[in-house]
Amino acid sequence: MADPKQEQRDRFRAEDPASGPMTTDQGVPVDHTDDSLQAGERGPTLMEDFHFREKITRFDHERIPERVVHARGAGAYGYFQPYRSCAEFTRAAFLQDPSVKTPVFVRFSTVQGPRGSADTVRDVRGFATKFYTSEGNYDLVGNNFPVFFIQDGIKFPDFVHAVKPEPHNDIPTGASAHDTLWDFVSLQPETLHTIMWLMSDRAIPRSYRMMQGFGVHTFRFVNAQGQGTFVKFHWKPKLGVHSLVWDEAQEAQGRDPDFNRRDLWDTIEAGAYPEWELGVQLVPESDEHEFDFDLLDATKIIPEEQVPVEPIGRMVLNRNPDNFFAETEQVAFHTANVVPGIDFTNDPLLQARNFSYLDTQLIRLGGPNFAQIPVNRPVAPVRNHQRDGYHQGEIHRGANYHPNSLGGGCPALADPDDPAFRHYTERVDGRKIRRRSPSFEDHYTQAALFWHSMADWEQKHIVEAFRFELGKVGAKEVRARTVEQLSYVDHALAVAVAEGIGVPAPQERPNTPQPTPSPALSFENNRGDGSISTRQIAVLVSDGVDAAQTIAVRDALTEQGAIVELLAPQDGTVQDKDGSTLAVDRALPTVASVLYDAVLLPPGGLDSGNAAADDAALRFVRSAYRHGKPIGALGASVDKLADQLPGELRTASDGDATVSEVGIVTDRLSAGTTAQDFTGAFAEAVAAHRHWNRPALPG
Ligand code: HDE
Repeated sequence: MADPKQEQRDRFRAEDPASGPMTTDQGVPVDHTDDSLQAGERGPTLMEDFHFREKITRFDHERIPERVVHARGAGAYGYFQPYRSCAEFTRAAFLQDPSVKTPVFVRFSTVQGPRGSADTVRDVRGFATKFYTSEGNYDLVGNNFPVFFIQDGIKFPDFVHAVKPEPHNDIPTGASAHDTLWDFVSLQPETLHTIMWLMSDRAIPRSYRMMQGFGVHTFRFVNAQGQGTFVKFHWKPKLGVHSLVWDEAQEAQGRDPDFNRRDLWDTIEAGAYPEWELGVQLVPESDEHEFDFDLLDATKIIPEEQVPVEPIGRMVLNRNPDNFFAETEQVAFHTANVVPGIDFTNDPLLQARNFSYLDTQLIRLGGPNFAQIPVNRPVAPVRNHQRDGYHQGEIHRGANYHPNSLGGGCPALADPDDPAFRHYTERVDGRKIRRRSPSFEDHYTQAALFWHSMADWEQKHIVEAFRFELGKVGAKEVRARTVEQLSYVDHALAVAVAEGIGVPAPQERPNTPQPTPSPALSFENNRGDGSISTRQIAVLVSDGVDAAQTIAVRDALTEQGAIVELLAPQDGTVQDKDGSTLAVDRALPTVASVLYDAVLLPPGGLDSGNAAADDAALRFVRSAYRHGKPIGALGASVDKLADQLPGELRTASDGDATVSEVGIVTDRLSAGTTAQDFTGAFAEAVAAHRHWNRPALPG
């Protein structure tokens, strides 16, 4: 089926550079662009060199302001398709017909760092989707956390100033571990629930393709009868939710600052299209006050156990942009880009966003005509009397006012029976006051809900993250005040953090919340479909490797969708044990264990005869071990691996493949088994992603 957005992009593509010679911006052919026009060979450059001046001026003006938050991102095109009609709840055109695919553009981002910062920082990730629907653009501008740090948008500049690099020295880049953020947090307990998410592994996603997305606010669906239903939006990744480990994330910042963007780009290029399911939590308006929190409070979730998430459609990203600046940088999202059938609520954070996003595009994109930029253009027709301004790219004709008779009254207004956006007729009355509703007062129950819903290893990572972050805070009183706040969430948490950062343990609070855990919040219950699709597996080879077994295991894993790379001490080929050659994908020194999800040691793979090379390979394995990654070993490599492991794990088995509970799969291939028998067990360990119950490495 034709994709209207891609057809539209075709119309806006620049002239094919192969269609003729180079020209100036005025279309004048150019035959020399390497030397400026000078008075004599060693003389000054002449003002009349219009080609030089145009080229330099255009270069001088290439930059636009980066986004004030979410500056660093990566985007892709794709489509959304509903599973069924949602007419019962909403009249949104793109949620009616399961045979209709609506084009989308999605931009993922970090929040704190500038455009050139690293991907794998501890931070919230933006997950913004523009649906090019037949009734206009709908933007779902969400994050990978379901909650936000503040309740009212008027606090956004304070929060962002606190988390951004400190004003005197512009440090730290892409990090929240500094005094001003924690000063703010310790004084502003409404941040605590989202801070718990930020200290969890959710804040260091393995891949943009492996994180959930959330609309955060409660929105409103409106059906054709004008009836409203509260709705929360959830994106669930088909591959499950997976994260990095903090130590690994930090190393990846140096090894590959583009870790997440490269992953998105490469998998789309390879045809392994990322996919999410869109789910909704629906709450009838009559139940608005049935919760022990306020639906308008963006620091709260509705636990999935209380209101289940109903899947309503799926999104597939299948096309990389042609030009980063034109598309990913210039895409302009706006929470107020809604379509008939989707409306707002009075969430004060959402109300503020509805002002901010248009305002910010005016400065960032230099004027009011940014909706004409190809990535922002609706595929629905645009007709109105908005005119002129910077960067006007359209030639409007006819009357530019309403009502008019000279232009035939055009464009006519939609008839009452035609589709048009009609604001939900919510009844509103009240006094003008600056006051937070008492229903927004409880800041601790859901922070505790998150904490108590975590598996042991998740809690351990959260404590370590608090210790790291607060350990970087210079002001001891800020550390102590934050721990004090944590004591209202959970005493054990506060004590564990205090111990690591050298502040006194806070006293126990009599009534810390004890909410019923929500299993849906744990990574343990978001593992996806158990596939190993797109997991990156490193196979360490060297001269003397058993090529047949290596190829067998590589092919079996590739067949299951994994991306398997053969790494050797140097690029090119290695000699098989029988003298034939095996092609290598990369040289070990150009990569690192942190760039892979698992490591495999085929028979003879660690016998290069070069002690330094073998040592580098073993360091790779040890790093994978420390980061909980699955490790497989075959044949003689089993003993080499065993030598590296803690004593209690050294008893690698003979015979059939064994999955140790700690994600180490070994097979000596001594009882007639083949490498292929082993791959099932190894794939299972890879699907589990990380294995936390490992004893520490010796040495
Ligand atoms: Fe944003 N936010 N935000 N935000 N936000 C921006 O808009 C703002 C909030 C989110 O890939 C800015 O175009 C205010 C919540 C994403 O282009 C700006 C408030 C959520 C993106 C802005 C919030 C988000 C932005 C900066 C509090 C999750 C990146 C550049 C009232 C639901 C979009 C821009 C992209 C970007 C303002 C809070 C998500 C300044 C005032 C809550 C994913 O307009």
